[in-house]
Amino acid sequence: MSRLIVISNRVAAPKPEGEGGAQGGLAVALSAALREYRGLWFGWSGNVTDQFTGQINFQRHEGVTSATIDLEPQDIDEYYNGYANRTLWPLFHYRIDLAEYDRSFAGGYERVNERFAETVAPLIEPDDLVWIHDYHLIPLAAQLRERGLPNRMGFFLHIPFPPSRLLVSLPFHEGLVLSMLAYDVIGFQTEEWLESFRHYVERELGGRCDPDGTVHVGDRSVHAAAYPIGIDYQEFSEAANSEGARAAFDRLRASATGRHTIIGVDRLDYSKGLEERFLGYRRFLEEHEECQSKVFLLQIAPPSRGEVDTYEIIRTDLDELSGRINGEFASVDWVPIRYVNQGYGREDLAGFYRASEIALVTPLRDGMNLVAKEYVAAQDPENPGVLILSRFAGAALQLKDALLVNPYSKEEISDAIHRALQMPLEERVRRWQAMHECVRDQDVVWWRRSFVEALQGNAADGN
Ligand code: GDG
Repeated sequence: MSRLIVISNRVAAPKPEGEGGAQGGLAVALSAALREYRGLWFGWSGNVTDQFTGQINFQRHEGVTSATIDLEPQDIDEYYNGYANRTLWPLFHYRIDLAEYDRSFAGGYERVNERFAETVAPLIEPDDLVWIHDYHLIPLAAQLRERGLPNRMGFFLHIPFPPSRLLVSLPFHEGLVLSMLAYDVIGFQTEEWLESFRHYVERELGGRCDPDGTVHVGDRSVHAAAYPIGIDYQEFSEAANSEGARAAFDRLRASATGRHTIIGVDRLDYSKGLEERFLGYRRFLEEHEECQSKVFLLQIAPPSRGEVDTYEIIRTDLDELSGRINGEFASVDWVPIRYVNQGYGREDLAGFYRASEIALVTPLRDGMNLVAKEYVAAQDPENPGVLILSRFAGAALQLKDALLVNPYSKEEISDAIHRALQMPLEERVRRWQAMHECVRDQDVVWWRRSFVEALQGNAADGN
């Protein structure tokens, strides 16, 4: 069997249970995937060094070797906080109003991708499969090819791929997409993002897309398909049945004193639609006075990317908005929103999900959204809760039995909460069973196998 070389911006060792913190979806999914493969995980350590040396720090953890490098402050400013998180992240989430275009960002992005290529190339053996992840490293395969690597290389984009009409607002967009043709396989979360990519290739690059997923541009042919990511179902079900989860369940239920809990769990990011969610919930409280004091919203939102100003702004806005709603509606023995800016361990989270009658997962745009799937996995099969899900999350294409809403519409959010509260047990079970089957069967193992099979040359897409 060939080795698998995984390359992503950050290499995150799984955090010990109870430590909490915002472990991102990518880290959760990849640590699960790498447990099975003999291979190597390469990326940035998260540490800063005065001057880039290319020195690699090897570590072995639960059968996975990780190889990390440190970056310079300028790299972090221009590549990570700059091009990746101020330019590509907003643009790919359809927020061209927030995207910043700065030549130094683009230069830093190229430079760090070169640094990755330069350092990782000597670690790659001729028949290794190379799997590169996410928007930080789009041009990496092209950089590796320039250094003569003939390996099979795949790319998986965890976030949406924007429609051509938005993507063309990026200076040098053509170069970025052309660099993707250095891969053999390109994976997207959903058919929708795949369609945007194919549209761009046909309209902007004059390429051709075959019905079997092969994309041709000039003399390059690449397999592009949808591989929807799943959760580590096994691990998460075990967490949900653990002592820790039971304790967390009891703690939340005791503090709810018979009230229904609506839960939200999101990194503090504008793509997650938290402000719109709070406003939708506020509308619900206004429209259904009789329900006030019978429910509360528990919003867990660990901070992320503190260096980027937009994240500071969203934090301030949400503090203010939750305070305003609480001031307006609270009574001596009831607070409508419990807004918590801290992270919890996986067992705690699983217990909180199970103790919550409703989950509000309403991102404005999301590649997939693993929280929706975790909520489904954590439910009591005899008495499951109701998932309210944004139709703009990739997960909505799979979890069609959720109550799907437009996250921008206060009315739709309000109506969905009301409907969820009234939903008979029989309907809750029916909807949950269909979603559960998908979450269980199309888990992270299925995702990884589908992608790696395609990377090995047995082109099977995730559907
Ligand atoms: C990107 C894409 C795509 C959150 N708070 C805590 C905590 N979390 C965990 C959740 C979940 C993960 O973080 C978040 O995953 P998402 O999928 O919701 O979102 P992103 O971080 O934006 O991830 C996304 C994903 O990549 C995978 O491809 O689905 O669309 O944007 O697992 O549970 N975990 C713990 N404590 C917390 O407080 N332990």
